[in-house]
Amino acid sequence: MSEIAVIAQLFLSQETITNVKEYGSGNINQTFLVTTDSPTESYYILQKINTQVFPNPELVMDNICLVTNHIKNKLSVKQPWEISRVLFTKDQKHHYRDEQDNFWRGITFIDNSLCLEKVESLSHAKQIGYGLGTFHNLISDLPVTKLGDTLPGFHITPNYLQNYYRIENNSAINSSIEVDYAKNFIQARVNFIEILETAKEQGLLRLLPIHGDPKINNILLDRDSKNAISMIDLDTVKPGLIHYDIGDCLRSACNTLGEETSNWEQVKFDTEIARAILQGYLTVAQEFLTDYDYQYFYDGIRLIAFELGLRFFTDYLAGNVYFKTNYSEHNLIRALVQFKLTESIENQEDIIKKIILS
Ligand code: ADP
Ligand code: GN1
Ligand code: MG
Repeated sequence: MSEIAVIAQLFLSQETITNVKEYGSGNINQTFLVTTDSPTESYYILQKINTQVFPNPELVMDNICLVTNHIKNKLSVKQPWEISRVLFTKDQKHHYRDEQDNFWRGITFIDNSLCLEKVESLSHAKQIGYGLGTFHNLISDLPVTKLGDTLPGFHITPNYLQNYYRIENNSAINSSIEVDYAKNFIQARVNFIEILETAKEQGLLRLLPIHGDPKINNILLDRDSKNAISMIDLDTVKPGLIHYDIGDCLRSACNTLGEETSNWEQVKFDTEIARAILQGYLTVAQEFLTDYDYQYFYDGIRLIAFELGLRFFTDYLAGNVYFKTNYSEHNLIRALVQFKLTESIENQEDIIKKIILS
C-alpha cells in the first residue's frame, strides 16, 4: 500500500482501499480520489489541506462539520440535494496529522455527479445560480457567531490592496508591457476598492454564512438530470457578504474562455449567462435578500473579478507563493484574464444593472 493509501485507510473502517489517485484541478489543496471495494460507496475524497493558506485547519474542519450537519438536518427526503459527510478516524477526529505535520481529511464522494470548468448552456448557467442559491438558502439561518473565521481578511479587498503595495515596493520583477498594464489597471481603481466594506460598516449589508469560493467547478450537477445537486470545497465557509459569493460565481461562470485561458486579451463577461445564473439564484434566494443587497450586486460582481486579478498579480510579484502555478508567468496571465473580465463588466454596467433589476 502506498503511504497515501495508508492515510486514506485511517478514515475508513469497513472498506478496503483498492486505488488512490490525484484528482481535480484546485489552486490550493491537494485532492485524491480513493477507490474502495465497497459495492455501495466505492469512492471517497482525501485531501491534504494547504496549511500555509489555512493556518488553523482544525477550525476549517469544525466549520465544515457544523455546516454539513446543519444542511443534513434541514434536507427533506424529497429535496434533490446532497452534502458530503466528513469522515472520522478511529479516535473520533475529523482529520489526521501525519509525522511531517501534514493535515489530512476525508469526505464522502458525491456520486453520479458532473464537475464542469465552463458553462455549457444557459440551462447549465441557471443550475449554477440555483445551486448557489440553494446553498445560501440552506445555511442562511445558521448564526454567523457559530462559524469561525478560517481565513482572516479573505475577500476584504482593501487588505489585498495594502498587501499589494507592500509586495510591489519590494518586488524584484522587471517592468514589461503586461506588468505596467496591470499596475495602471489597479491604480485606476483604488477609489472603488472600499465599496463593499464601507457598505458593511454603514450597516447596509450584513454578515451571513457564505461559501467563499463558489466557482463553477465547486457546484456539482447530477449526471442524469443535469440539475445542481451539491456544493463542495467548503474550506472557506465563514461569515461574509453574499456579494463575495455572487461576484465570485459570476466572474467564474460568465468568462466563457475560462480563468485559465492564455488568450487574455479576448476575455469577455457574457451577460446572457449572468442573466441565467441570477434567474436561477433568485428562484431560491429571494426570500432572504434585502433591497440593499440588490443595490450592491453589480459592485460585488465587478469587485470580486478585480480582487482576484489583484490577488493573482500580487502573488506573481511575490514569487508565486500562494496559488499553485505551472510556469513562472502563470499568475501574471491569470491576473490579466481577471482584469480584462473586470473591464468587460465595467463596459456593460448598464445592461448588468438592468438584468439585476429585471
Ligand atoms: P480545491 O480547493 O483544490 O479546489 P476541491 O474540494 O474543490 O479542492 O476538490 C477538487 C476536485 O475534487 C473538485 O473539483 C471535484 O472534481 C472533486 N471533488 C472534491 N470533493 C468532492 C466530492 N465530495 N464529491 C465529488 N467530487 C469531489
Ligand atoms: C482558489 O482552491 P480553489 O482553486 O477552489 C482560491 C479562490 C480563488 C480561486 C481562483 C482559499 O480556489 O479564492 O477564487 O483559487 N481559494 C483560496 O481559481 O484562496
Ligand atoms: Mg474546488
